[in-house]
Amino acid sequence: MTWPTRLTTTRESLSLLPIAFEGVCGQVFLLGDDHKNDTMDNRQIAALFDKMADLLEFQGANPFRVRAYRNGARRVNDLPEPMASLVKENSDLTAIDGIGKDLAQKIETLVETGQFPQLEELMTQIPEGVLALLRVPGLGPKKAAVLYRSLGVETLAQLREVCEAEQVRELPGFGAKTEATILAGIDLAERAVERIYWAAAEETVRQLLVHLRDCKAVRRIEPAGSYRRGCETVGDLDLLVDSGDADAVMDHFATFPGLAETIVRGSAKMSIRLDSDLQVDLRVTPSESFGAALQYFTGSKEHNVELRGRAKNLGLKINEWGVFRIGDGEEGDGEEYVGGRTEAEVYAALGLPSYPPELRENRGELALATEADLPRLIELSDLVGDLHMHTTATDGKQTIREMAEAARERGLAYIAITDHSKRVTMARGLDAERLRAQWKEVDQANEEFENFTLLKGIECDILEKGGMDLPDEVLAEADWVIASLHYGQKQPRQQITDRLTGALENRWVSIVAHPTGRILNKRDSYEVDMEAVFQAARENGKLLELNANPARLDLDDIHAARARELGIPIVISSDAHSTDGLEVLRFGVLQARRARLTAADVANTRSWKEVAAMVGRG
Ligand code: DGT
Ligand code: CA
Ligand code: CA
Ligand code: ZN
Repeated sequence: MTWPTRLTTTRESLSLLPIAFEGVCGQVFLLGDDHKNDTMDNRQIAALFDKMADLLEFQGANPFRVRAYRNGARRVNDLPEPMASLVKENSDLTAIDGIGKDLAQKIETLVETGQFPQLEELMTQIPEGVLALLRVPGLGPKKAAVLYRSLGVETLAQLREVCEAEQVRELPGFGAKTEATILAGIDLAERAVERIYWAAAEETVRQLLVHLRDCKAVRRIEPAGSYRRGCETVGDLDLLVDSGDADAVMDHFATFPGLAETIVRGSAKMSIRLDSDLQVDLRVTPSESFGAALQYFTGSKEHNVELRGRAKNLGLKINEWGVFRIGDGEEGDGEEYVGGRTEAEVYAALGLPSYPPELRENRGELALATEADLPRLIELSDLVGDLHMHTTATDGKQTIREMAEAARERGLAYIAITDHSKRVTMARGLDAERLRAQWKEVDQANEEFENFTLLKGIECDILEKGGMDLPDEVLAEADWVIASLHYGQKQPRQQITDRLTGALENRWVSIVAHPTGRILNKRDSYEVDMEAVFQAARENGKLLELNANPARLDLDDIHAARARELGIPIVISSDAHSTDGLEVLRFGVLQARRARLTAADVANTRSWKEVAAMVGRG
């Protein structure tokens, strides 16, 4: 394994990066764009240390060694200064608590070369499927090792077999309940192997485009498929190239540095597999078919099926080569090319407007019959505030002022500081006293900024038994109260629903955050009657969050569309735990577009004054 030196596109990096997990609540963090290509950032280093610890633990290595990596991972992750800068400044890394000589040297190597030889060596000693086993929720390295040694389990498929054969419950330290948990987790792990987050796909797309644009035979290139539709996860990538020389394009494609193998190469289509395991389908098409091919391969399949039906009714045929008028079948009466250079030509031939790719799911978009019917979907630049973020007071990495500065640089006019409440002990959640002290700080910071507003907020937990983690008189002093359900997620449906609707009935609650609690590829939504939640939000004039973290995207597109129908304002929030974390807003916007939201449907496109009025504040 010599490439990639920076480990940018291995499967592990795709699952860990740009997203890494942290904390008891499954908060997810995202790297900033600026780190993408150059050096390792702290979270990447921490993720690799954690992986090293996992594999060592799986091997049954000395627990002290395992712990050294785990602690190191945490230290590196929590450190506000980038390791890369410390290394460049020749700082003594061993001065950092928890970083010994050994780890310091590994960090230096990682920063300077992108390499981690010990990890690569370790990976050669461990069966390939084991990494997938470790992705099963509820199956740590120790348990995985037991399964491997006693039952020979090396793959997810084998794991499923032994669970279904009820062999796992017989092992010491397992039992029927653990067996059931593991079995349920296999589906999630399998999905995680098959589909990657949109945000992770984006980075690979970027690299592919940079590479392919170097080829002179490429006239134009566009990503298609689920990626172009902005789906929350992507199964494979589809790229479309306009060129008169398919061979030259495919030859160049074959030199992509991340290529692991060529799966198939035909006259105009080539599929490759990347080191990350991700498949990329490339199609080369002449200019007169480019729009038709782009339309066809953008899909979705359901949208296209619907389109083909319409075409037929009009005496037309539509495929990846263009739109054709079908002859009456007489001798010599062939098909006449109607259009296909651009997507607009294709849709126009069918008397339809050009649908934004995010809407092409056959979820009613074809009823929008003319260009005038198309909504102007929300754009990132419509957002003027961000109402969910954390600071060093709990589990964030930056201070109030740093978050404010970063948000202002991104062009926002207001932010709410919403750290965790005391129930979230792992994140040192705030009690009333610390919260009030923080609000004083927020007020002070607010004085220092012109044309920018800092709001006193809280992400208050909804307790397991129902009710809020802080008393009403405290919540009443806030500008903005987020209610979140982080604990007791396994409770029965009615109980969870009651907790959420109860929070929405609280006079001082403004919004419920990440309403379903799902984490893509990692954790399904809790059991909840969302229709009851929507009704409670509507009746109480409350808002619902579309959490923009690419691993959450919660509400999802269908739920967000339902909220729109019911007239419940959506707030797109970053839930940032660092200044880089503000970046994720654009992923939330993409999901909102899939839900057909316009700027008017989203509360934080409005001034704080207007939002405050919506939630009975100010
Ligand atoms: P993915 O890759 O699972 O995230 O989802 P897509 O939508 O990218 O699906 P993919 O890669 O299998 O195919 C790309 C597009 O090609 C798809 O959205 C529509 C078009 N397509 C593929 N297979 C068919 C088909 O059998 N019929 C039609 N009408 N279109 C197809
Ligand atoms: Ca695809
Ligand atoms: Ca494909
Ligand atoms: Zn939060």
